[in-house]
Amino acid sequence: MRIFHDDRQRLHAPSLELHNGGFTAYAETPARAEAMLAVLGATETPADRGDAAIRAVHDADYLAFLQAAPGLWREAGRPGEAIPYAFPVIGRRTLGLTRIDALMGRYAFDATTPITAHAYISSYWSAQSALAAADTVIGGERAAFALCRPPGHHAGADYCGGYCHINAAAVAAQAMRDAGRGRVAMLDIDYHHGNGTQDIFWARGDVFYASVHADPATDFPFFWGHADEVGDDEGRGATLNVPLPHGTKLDEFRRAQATALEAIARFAPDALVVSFGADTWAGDPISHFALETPDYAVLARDIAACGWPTAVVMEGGYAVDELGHNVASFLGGF
Ligand code: Q9C
Ligand code: ZN
Repeated sequence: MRIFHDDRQRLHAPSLELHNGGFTAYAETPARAEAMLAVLGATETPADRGDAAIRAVHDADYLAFLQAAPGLWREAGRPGEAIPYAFPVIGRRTLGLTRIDALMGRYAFDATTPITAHAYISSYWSAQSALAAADTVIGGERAAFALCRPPGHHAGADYCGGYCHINAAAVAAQAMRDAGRGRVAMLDIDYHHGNGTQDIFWARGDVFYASVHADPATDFPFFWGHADEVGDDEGRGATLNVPLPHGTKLDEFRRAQATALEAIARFAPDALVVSFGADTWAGDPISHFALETPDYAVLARDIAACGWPTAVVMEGGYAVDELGHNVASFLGGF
C-alpha cells in the first residue's frame, strides 16, 4: 500500500498540555510519526496540491488566524506557544475583537491545542498527505495510507481542538467529491468522536459520517458524539454515532464497526475515508478501550471486505512504542 508523509509534518511540537488540572508533557508528539515511519518502511512525499482543497473545508478567516496567531502571540509579549483560556460559549457574540486571547477563544474549543509557529505548516502537509492518498484511491488503487500527524478529526470549519488544526480526513473526503465521486462515506474509528468532521458534514447528504468511539458522557470531546446526533437538513440520517463504554474489547468494537459499515453500505458510497486512531489500544496512556495489536488486522479486513476504494487517514494513538506495530497491523488487514 502506498504511504504518504512529509517531514514538515513533524515540525509542530508543543511542550505542555492541560491534563486533569495540571500541565503534563504533550501527548501528540513528532515521535509518534517517527515511530510509525520506523515500522512501516518506505513512504512517499506528497505533491503540493495547494490550499484550495483545504479552503473547501475550512473558513478563510480561520485559516488566516492559524497563520497569524503565533506572531500575534509574540507581539503580545508571550513566550512559548499560543494557548487559549477564555471562550465565547454559545450565545456570546464573536464580535470584531483583535486581542490574541479573544481570537484564540473564538477559534478553539479547548485549551489542549497550542498554535505553535509550525502548527499551520505541519497541518498543511498533513492535509497534503491525505490529498495524495485520496488521489491514489481515485486513480484506481484499492487503498492508500496518509501518515497524518498532526491529526485532524477534532478540527471544524472554523475551530481547532483535540490536538487538531486542519481536518485532513474531511479535506480528503471533500476532494473526492470534487473529483466527481458522488457519494463519499467516512468511517471514524479513533477512540474519540470526530466532532470536527461531524460538524463539517452535519447538514450535507453527500458525505456520510459514521463514528465508533468512547461514550462522550465520560470522554472528550463530551459535547458531540451522542447516539441521538444524526445530522440535520439534507444531512439528516447521514451521521451515525456508536458510543461504547470503557473497557471495550475487540468483539464489541467489531460489532459496533459492523453497524457502521452496514449503514455505510445502505448509503452506497463511491469511496471511503477511514479516520484511523490507535488510541483504542489497551495500553494507550490517555484512553480506556482494550484492543490488542492483532485486533486491528481483523477490523481492517472487515472494512476491506466491503470493497470500497479506501483512503486511510491517521488520527490519534499515544502509546508511541506500540504505535507503529498497531498501524502496521491495521494496514496489513487491507
Ligand atoms: N485529560 C485525538 O486523538 N485531551 N485527539 C484529553 C485528557 C484531548 C485526542 C485530555 C484528547 C484529544 C486526535
Ligand atoms: Zn483520539
